[in-house]
Amino acid sequence: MHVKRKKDFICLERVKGKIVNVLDGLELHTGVFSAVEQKRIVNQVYQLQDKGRKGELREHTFNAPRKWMRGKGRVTIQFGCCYNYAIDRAGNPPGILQPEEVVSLPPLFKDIIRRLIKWHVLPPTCVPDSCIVNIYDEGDCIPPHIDNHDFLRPFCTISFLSECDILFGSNLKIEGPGEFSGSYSIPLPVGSVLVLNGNGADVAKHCVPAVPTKRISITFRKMDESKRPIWFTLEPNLQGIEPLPLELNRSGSAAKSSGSNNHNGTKWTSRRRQQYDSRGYYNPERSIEQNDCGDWSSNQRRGKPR
Ligand SMILES: O=C(O)CCC(=O)C(=O)O
Repeated sequence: MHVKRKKDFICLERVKGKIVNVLDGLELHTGVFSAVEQKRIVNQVYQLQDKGRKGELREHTFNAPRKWMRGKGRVTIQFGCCYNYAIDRAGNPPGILQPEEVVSLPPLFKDIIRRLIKWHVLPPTCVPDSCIVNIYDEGDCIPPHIDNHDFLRPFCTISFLSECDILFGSNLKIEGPGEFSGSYSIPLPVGSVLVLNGNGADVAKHCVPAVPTKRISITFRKMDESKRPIWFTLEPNLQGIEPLPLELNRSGSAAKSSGSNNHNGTKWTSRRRQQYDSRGYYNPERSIEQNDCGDWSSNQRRGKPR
């Protein structure tokens, strides 16, 4: 598995009289989850969907709307908080409904979160404590939106089952049921993680037009502390997660894949070299110590639920 990161997305638009890169802050990490891991996650989602259908999840956790027109009907499963998408009957505005109880993050989803932090996909200052699973059948979409500020930045969305395009732009247009147009389209490969931050999260809107074939995404977000549900308690195994150390490549700069901080003075040892391929990309499978493969893959091999 070779993790790659792309963060040079550029789309210049005039916003409030100024030309800005509305995609600044976006990062696409590919190769974060192996085919086997993706399968395991998708199976878990299907199990949760089954439970939801049988009424075995809390009321606000599972939502399967009637498919009354093309584009509408995406199933959502919420963990960690209940998010209200639009003003509800009680007049609550969009945002976290603090009194409403939903199911806590399943153990496998906490494994995913630990991976995201350890592999430098999300910063340790923004460990997600909630998520929304989106299950799209062919033709389902998610309309243009900016994620509510009850959630901190950055946040991320992981793609499973099939590749689709996500559209970005400060002005996304609704062309028809499930059809949108915008300035910039990014294909989301399966097993990839799209991180939204900066202008990419707050200036550009995003949407997923009607998908050509079944797709699942999981959006992980950290709640603003003041917006946490009243019943919320900290997850003990999501505390104190440390990113794996960044290494220097042969030219002495930080390795490309994890590439943010420059850890000056880090020694290049033969064992550390094993963690990188010839292009300097981080290769977690070669990592011997201090990786998260221990808790993730060993259980996977044993087939044990966590
Ligand atoms: O399905 C996706 O990739 C996007 C999901 C999204 O925008 C959201 O959950 O707010």
